[in-house]
Amino acid sequence: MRIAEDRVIVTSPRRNFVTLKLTTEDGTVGWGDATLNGRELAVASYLTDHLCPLLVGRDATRIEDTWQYFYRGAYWRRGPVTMSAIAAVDMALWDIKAKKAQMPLHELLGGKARDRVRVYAHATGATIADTVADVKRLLDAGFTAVRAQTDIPGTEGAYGVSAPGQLYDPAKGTRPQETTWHTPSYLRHAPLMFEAVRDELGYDWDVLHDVHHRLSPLEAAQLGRSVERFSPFWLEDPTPAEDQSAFRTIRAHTTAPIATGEVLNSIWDVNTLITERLVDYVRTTVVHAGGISHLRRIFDLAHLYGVRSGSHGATDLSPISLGCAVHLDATIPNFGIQEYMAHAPETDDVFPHDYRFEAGHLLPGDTPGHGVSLDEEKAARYPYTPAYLPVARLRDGTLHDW
Ligand code: EZ4
Ligand code: CO
Repeated sequence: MRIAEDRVIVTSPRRNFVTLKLTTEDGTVGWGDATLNGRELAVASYLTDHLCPLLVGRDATRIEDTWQYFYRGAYWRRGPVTMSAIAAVDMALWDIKAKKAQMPLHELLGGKARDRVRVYAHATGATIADTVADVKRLLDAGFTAVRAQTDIPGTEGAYGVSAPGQLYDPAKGTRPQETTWHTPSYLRHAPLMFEAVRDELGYDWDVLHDVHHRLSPLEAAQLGRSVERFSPFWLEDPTPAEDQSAFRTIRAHTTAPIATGEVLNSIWDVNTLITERLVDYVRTTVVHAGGISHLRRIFDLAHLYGVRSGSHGATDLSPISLGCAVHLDATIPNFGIQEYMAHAPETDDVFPHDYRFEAGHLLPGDTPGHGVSLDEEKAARYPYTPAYLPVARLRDGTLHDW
């Protein structure tokens, strides 16, 4: 069964998404997500200019061979642009294979290892009291795990804090927004937020928190120690994720569970973290880590070392990625938790899907394939809009990790 047609679709229903559509000679369609927030057109070009010319005429059934052909065949290894492009091809080929087999993807991947996929939601607030109220709103809505973020006095534009009632969508504008960062203020304020959510809402739910790469290993260890007694589910990205040995210092000093990996792209990027058991959750995703084939390989390695999955699921991953993630999450032995920020209504309208949310969990659908597609007519109504992620600077103007 040969691939007959390819199409790369860039659309912006509230935010930008890059989608690959592959059609086989018998008319079976497979969909893949290739979105890389703030660098969308680089992946679109990688697909259009470099991968698509090699896809037409290839056997659509040979998923692993196609993966290796594009990974090893590029000579140049890893990186978010390459791995997102390969991921889109991989998702589309698994979609085609599952449709031909007339099976939902979870069945083709070995069948469900659990009935439902637990997700965590995002709470945010300009003050700690606002954050507590937002966590309460989400617990009342049925979530059992919530990520809590709060504005930090002494900084401007803290990570993860949105305007009241707005979806958190940090990528905007034709230049990156300038935000400020002050570590001492954060290290003083963040533990107060943990204390407040536990004092007011108890311990019968899981609290998560995203540090977003901003601390040194020793500062991260200090944060871990100061919040351990509030039983965090995890501290996410305490230090810049690419420095794997930094996690040895964090691990030596705190028992707070650690999660990282949303900006990493391959098994090699998480190899030390997993095999030395330096993290508890690996946050690599379908779209940024080479698709279903490669992410499953990462999770299998993690399983050997007792590390669980906790895939990134921000709204800059399209519903196609989320759909694939829910199928994979349902089938692996070492599932931990899945991040879930509901997409904007315009996004959901452009990407019809059969996964559904129910009482703090996502349920994979049962239609053949991964269950997500794109409505090309609707997508055409939302042209690409340039949008950059923010940058963060210290008080003296030094560029810091955002
Ligand atoms: O900042 O996906 O845990 N979630 C996150 C996200 C990231 C965005 C960047 O595009 O850290 O909100
Ligand atoms: Co994060």
